[in-house]
Amino acid sequence: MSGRPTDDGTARDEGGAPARPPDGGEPLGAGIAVLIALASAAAALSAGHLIAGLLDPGSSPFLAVGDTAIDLTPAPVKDFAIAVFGTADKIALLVGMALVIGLLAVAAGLLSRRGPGIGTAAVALFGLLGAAAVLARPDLGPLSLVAPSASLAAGVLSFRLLHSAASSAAEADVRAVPGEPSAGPDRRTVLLSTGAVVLGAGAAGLGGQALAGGVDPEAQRAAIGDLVPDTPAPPLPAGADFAKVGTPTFLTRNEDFYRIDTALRVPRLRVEDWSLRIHGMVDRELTLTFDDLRNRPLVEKTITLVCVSNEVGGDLISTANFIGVPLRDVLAEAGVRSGAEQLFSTSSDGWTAGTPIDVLLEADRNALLAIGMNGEPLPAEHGFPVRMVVPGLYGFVSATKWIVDAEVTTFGRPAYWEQRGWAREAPIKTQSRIDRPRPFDEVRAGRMTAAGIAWAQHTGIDRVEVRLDGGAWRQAQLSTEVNDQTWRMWRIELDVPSGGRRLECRATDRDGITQPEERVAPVPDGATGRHSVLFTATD
Ligand SMILES: Nc1nc2c(c(=O)[nH]1)N[C@H]1C(S)=C(S)[C@@H](COP(=O)(O)O)O[C@H]1N2
Ligand SMILES: [Mo]
Repeated sequence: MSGRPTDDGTARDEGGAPARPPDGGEPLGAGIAVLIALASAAAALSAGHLIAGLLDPGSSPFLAVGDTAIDLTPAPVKDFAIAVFGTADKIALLVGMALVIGLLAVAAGLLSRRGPGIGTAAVALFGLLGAAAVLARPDLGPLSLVAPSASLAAGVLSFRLLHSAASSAAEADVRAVPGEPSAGPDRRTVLLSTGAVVLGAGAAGLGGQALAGGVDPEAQRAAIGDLVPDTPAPPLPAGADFAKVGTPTFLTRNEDFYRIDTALRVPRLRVEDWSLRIHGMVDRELTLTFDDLRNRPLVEKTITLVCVSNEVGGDLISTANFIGVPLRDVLAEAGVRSGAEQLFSTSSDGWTAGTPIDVLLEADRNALLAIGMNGEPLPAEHGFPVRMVVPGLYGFVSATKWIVDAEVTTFGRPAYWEQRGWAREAPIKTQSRIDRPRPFDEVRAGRMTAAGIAWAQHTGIDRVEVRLDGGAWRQAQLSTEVNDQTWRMWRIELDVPSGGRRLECRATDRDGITQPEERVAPVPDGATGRHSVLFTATD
């Protein structure tokens, strides 16, 4: 055995002089090397997060790298993430990023046992990556580079200091003469300093998170109070849903409304600072404040929103009473010039959507600049203070949340998802879903009630049919129609013999078009195919 340090950083020698590594210093133990690398990574991330919280929350390098990852994610992967993690896709991304950064830190730490060079280079590289990600954000000002710079400085500084302390300690350990106090830091000091860096990082991270809060959306919403429309939606008719036998309730509660967007950090906008500029191919440019909208006659419309990423049988669909101003009236005031093809809308965080102008100008479309949802101001996650809602079009081409700009233009300019391979025009496809029985349910053989939903926005559902084990199609009973821009519930009594069973459904709209059997994936303009459910009936 030579006098090389063991893995816990201590050096023991059974006599003779310790073998010195060729480059002079004692290599660090693997444990301490990994520890200081992880602590430095934490210091880097949290310092940037803290400074970003002070200056501009969007400039946090960690979040900016996440944002960039989202923007660069190919459509099928995004689709997969939504399918697997649903609305938790963002948390999954952040946890995944933390794991990757942690693993890279471990590797850099292990490669830095003989000298801080590689670790320093790794931290610097990450700092630059964070800065590049921040620079790539469309919505950040010049101050935004301060946060990634703070990350870089904190990361390099803590790594160099901890590494040098740990090296001296390793050295001192090897040279230690029993009974004589050694000069310089010992192992204990190194561990304590590392612990202090980790604690500091934790505090800075939490501080950044607290500061990033800034505007409190709940206080803003409370200040606005309940929204009372001048033209309320007609009250829901009796029998609008079959929730008692397993369908969703007709209106989705705000907290249950599905959420899809690219925002890692929900934009927190101040109502007093908000305005919407409508410009481009118009006769009169308009700039509307929140009060301008609120003081107009408010209408309320019951609308079902669907995400294009909704898989057959999926749950990215919800219904609410949206309150707002008819977008058609606003566009008429601005005066849309001939030749205009799309309304190119932009959110406060730089996301964009392109909506066909002719659809927005249809008299019976009821497209809204919405400020409220189910009687309340919009929740922060659903676009506070103002969003677009266009019945019959998938959200990615129409439902811009946190909207701040709307340009009337031609189709020349592709919006966010169109740039990533999704369709330019995307009317919602007729679909139906089985809610009862659920997949792999065990039910009692004999009489049972199956139920579900169907939707064909802007056309209306004509009928829903179901069949058991590929048998004859039977027409289901439909719920009372609310309007042709909302989902419709169905139910049917079935006699189910015992055994493994397969139930299928299909909807037909009022144009007489039955949803196709062919399965296509959500990319580029929405999934098709029939939903079916396997279940078991027992005696
Ligand atoms: N600013 C912004 N608005 C957005 C999105 C987004 O990523 N950013 N996603 C769109 C998509 S894909 C859908 S399906 C709807 C979802 O609206 P919801 O989250 O209120 O259900 O918002 C749309 N509006
Ligand atoms: Mo979507």
